[in-house]
Amino acid sequence: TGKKVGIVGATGAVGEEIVGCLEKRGFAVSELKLFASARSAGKVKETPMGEVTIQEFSLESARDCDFVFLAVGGDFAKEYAEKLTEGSGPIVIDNSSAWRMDPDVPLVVPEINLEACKGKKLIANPNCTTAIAIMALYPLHKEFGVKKCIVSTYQAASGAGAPGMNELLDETKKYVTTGEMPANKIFAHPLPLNVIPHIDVFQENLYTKEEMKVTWETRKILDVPDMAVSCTSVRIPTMRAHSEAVTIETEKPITTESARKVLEAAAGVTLVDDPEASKYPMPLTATGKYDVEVGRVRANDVFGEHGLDFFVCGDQLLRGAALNAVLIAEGLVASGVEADAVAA
Ligand code: 2RA
Repeated sequence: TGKKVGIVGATGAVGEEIVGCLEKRGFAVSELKLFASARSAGKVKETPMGEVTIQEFSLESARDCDFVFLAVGGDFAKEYAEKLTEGSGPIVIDNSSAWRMDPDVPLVVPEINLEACKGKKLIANPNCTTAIAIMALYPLHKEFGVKKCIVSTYQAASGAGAPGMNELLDETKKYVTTGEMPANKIFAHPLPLNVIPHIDVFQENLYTKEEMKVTWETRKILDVPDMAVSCTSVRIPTMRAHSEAVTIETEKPITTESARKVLEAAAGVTLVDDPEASKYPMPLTATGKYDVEVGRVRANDVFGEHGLDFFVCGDQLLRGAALNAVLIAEGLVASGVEADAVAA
């Protein structure tokens, strides 16, 4: 047995990680279909499930799957996601922002709100920045009630996909070898030796869209529509793990110890918090890990006995994208929600 799985955008950074996560999580795949642009179609790809010939996307072929992961842009997802799910079509897990805020589409982190998928065939994966921070925010919210949340991010090049990672590496090599910084294409400015407080487009309220995604998506996933959330998003010259400094104000009193206890027990979180031993979350140590690392946990007195600061790092391509998507599929199969959705 096993499921027929399609990945659209299979040659991109997230698409490739989805293949890896399916294998490492032991997701039973009876057939793997890899869809990419005409340029890659016909190429044979070695995968842990055997050799797969990449196909150009067609609705017909993708609809003949049980699960389809969309790891492509929002325009594609807008055009095809619903067409894919119609009738006997597959469950679609979309990594783009196209459907995230649609009230009829669940926005899911499986450890938090898998049940929101019930009866739904189109499911949205959150933005990486939200997905990583919320692994720590959710258990703290459950225990202490988060009233206000201020996030400052340090985001890796992988947020802009393989082209972003390549640009950072190429610019760095060129700069180190020639002393000249080549022209940037993917990021708004050269990234090596720099930080850029500009990710995605500026909105009327002077926040960027990336920053507003943290506000909108955190509220939707935690189901607290009026939670006060403010974010400043910054691109830094790291490869593939996002870091975020988070300050919260809670309903109930919170201490460093009580927060640590909650985080230690939380699913998807590894507490890395031994300042004396210089142990705290870092992009280099969080890279390649399924859990996010959380540390620098400390009560602050800005909010009396109701304030906490912490630092979280998570692999942007895994927890922030591919792993979350695969865990949704896994959770649906295990809970039988998938069968309900297909029957609905
Ligand atoms: C970024 N969050 O880091 C975006 C990618 N979804 O650019």
